[in-house]
Amino acid sequence: MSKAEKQKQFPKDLFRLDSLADDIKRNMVSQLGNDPRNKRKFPYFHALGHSVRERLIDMWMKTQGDYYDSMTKRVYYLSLEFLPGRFLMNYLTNMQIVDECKQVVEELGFSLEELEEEEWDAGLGNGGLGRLASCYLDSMASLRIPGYGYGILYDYGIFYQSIRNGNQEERCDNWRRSGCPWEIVRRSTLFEVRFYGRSEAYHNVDGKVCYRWVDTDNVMAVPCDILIPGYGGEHVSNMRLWAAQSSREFSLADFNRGDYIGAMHGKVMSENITKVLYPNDQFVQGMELRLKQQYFLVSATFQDILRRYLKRHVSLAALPDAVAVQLNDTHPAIAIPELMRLLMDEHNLGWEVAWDICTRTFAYTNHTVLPEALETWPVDLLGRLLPRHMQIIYEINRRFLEGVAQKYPGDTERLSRMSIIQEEGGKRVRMANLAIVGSHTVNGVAALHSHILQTGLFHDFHEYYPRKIRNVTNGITPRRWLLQCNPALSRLITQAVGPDWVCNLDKLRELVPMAEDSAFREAWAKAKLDNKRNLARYVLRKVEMGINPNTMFDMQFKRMHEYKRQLLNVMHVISLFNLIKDNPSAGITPRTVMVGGKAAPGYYQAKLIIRLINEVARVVNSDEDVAGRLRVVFLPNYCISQAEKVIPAADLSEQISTAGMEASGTGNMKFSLNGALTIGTLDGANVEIMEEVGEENIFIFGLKAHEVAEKRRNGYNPREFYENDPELRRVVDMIGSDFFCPDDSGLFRPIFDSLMNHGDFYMLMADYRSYMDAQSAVSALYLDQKEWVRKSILNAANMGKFSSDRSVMEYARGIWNVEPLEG
Ligand code: NBG
Repeated sequence: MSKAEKQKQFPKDLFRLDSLADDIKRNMVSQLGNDPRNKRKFPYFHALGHSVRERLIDMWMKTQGDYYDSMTKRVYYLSLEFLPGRFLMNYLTNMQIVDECKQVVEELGFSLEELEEEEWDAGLGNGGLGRLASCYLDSMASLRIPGYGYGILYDYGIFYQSIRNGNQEERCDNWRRSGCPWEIVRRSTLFEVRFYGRSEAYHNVDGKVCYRWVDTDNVMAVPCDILIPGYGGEHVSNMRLWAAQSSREFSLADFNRGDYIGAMHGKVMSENITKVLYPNDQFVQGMELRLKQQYFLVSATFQDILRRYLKRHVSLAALPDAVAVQLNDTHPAIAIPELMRLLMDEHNLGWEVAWDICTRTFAYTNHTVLPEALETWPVDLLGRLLPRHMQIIYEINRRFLEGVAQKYPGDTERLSRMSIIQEEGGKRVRMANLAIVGSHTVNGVAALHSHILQTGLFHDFHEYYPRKIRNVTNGITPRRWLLQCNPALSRLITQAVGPDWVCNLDKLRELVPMAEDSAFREAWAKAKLDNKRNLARYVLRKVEMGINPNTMFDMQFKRMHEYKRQLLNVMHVISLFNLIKDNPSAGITPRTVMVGGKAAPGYYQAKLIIRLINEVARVVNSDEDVAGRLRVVFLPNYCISQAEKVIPAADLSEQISTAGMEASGTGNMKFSLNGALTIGTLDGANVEIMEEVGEENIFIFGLKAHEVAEKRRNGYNPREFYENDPELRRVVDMIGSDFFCPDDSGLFRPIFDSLMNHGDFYMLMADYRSYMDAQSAVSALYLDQKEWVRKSILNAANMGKFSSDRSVMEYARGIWNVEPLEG
């Protein structure tokens, strides 16, 4: 048998595909109590899900056995968010059984696509931070790095967004309502998580002063596992999510008194902990419930980690040799005092030994420099909810500041900047400072971002700990973001360079010479056009609007936030509109501008920008002069499964944040990998994308990060641009007038004010002209399809660096000190 034949044979045997159809029918009966003759899609999706999962469990058990046998170091990736999207196609893709499964499903009378559409996206995250965590789990599993994701099983994920009368409306996302075939709930393995109470000092048998945490309120944590198959399906790791369960079902005393509602009160309150995901991205909400969620995750996870560790070790001294914990932003940073507490109060270690173990175990990733996203907790709140942790944090801080004072005698300003406790404006705990002090390594997520951490936000810490702050540029998994979401292009690439690119994305570089081959370019363009047609069908279904696949698909999909500057995009659209109205016969490159993204429910300005996009769309799309040349679509409810349809169909990717504000971006990588050209600022990973694809293959515009900083320092005057640029003035005036809101006078005035009267913090006015120039260059190039397609190929070809496999290997070697298991 040839190697290729063997490979083909392998998943067939491994995953018992011959019996798949029978298993689906069996699961219809045994799991769902349904008659398989009843051809309803949802139960069939479920039965298929169960049948696929069954096939992974053996592999998962084998993987766990390998970990124990090799006594290997394990990585724990702690994150309050994951964003896995749908699982079905991810499992089939990574198990390499998509075609086989398609056939089986068709024999049962369905198409795989229609069953796929039955699945709800898992609602466990907001945006890039959560999706990054999921890409990293995929890479860890595919690279055979022993790792686990730990998070929270929220019942309600981020809201479902719909648009009514141009406004965002939020509906709760009850994503688990109909059950989820991927979850393995382990109701018999419970951990107790404590809150409130007080810390009590006592003398132990040796007369030493010790502390215990007493009079607590307790909640149980139930683990729920979701399997994460690596590519090939042989190495299967796990995402363990915790659900809160009351420690008492209900108060019998209340019940017996006839207070039936009161009897449930305690249960409802404690189970609330994991009910909802906070729908904020880049903004912290100082709520007790949020801190509870954080500690709930951390406490349950560490009980699990130590349980597993102590199966094979007697002393905790070797913990850092067996366990690496990555803190995904500061959200789980309460883990640092928690591990100290466990080591000292429950395992009797002294401070120095415990601290040494702690700081060799943790590493922290920072994902933002926006001040509103940097977590601080009021000392009062933290001290009430977690009294023992508050004591420990004070002691960490005392010892830390002692060291700082020794190095910089008399520099009290520095001490107050670096202190874990912020004194001004009511005492608060600065979680980033705690995370830096308690970790051996801190990393930013793109070269520019890490540089800004070193020289700006964490400058004092960088001086104090010169080797601690480093960079690991983000990455994306090529399995989901090319192989799975873009079968047309994947097939073409595999024909051209063979199948190895899936696990070695640098292989794509072999496409470079093919950019000069006209037949290949034609095939490339055809794949893109097919994807655009698919998206057009989706848009028609979703918003009942026809879009023309022969126009340029110009796309901006990401969370709605002022720093991401969706407004700048709208300003370009309005300028194009004016151009056409002034000269209806002008030859312009036809575009379909699409925008998608959710705004946090309390973020007024971001929601107003959604409204503006929709009103501009209404005006533009109904104008006869404009018809066929410009169309604007806001696609509601951006989520992973929608991204999988949007990204493969993009011609142009808008990555236009104010320089210095987007830590990395990962959408930028996904679009480029799928052959879109980028228009962007030199921000986040755009800088490195430009380095990889070459300046001539990307449209860069606008102020650079240091120029933004200088402008802020020297006094920035947005009105100057308004006075000197009539085209800009016209656009800004139109937004401020009632042109786009004839029935709702003054509606968009706050947007006008933000640009003109409140300082234009995000510097749209300063970047407008160069953005317009870059857009003109885009339009001109699009008319030269040969050049455009060439550059499209060169973009994809040079994206090797942005595989999350590369990022994860950098973490593994440089931070976690683990090696992949031998296979
Ligand atoms: C986000 C950044 C993105 C980055 C992702 C993943 C937060 C706090 N940060 O630029 O805004 O790509 O993290 O690192 O959500």
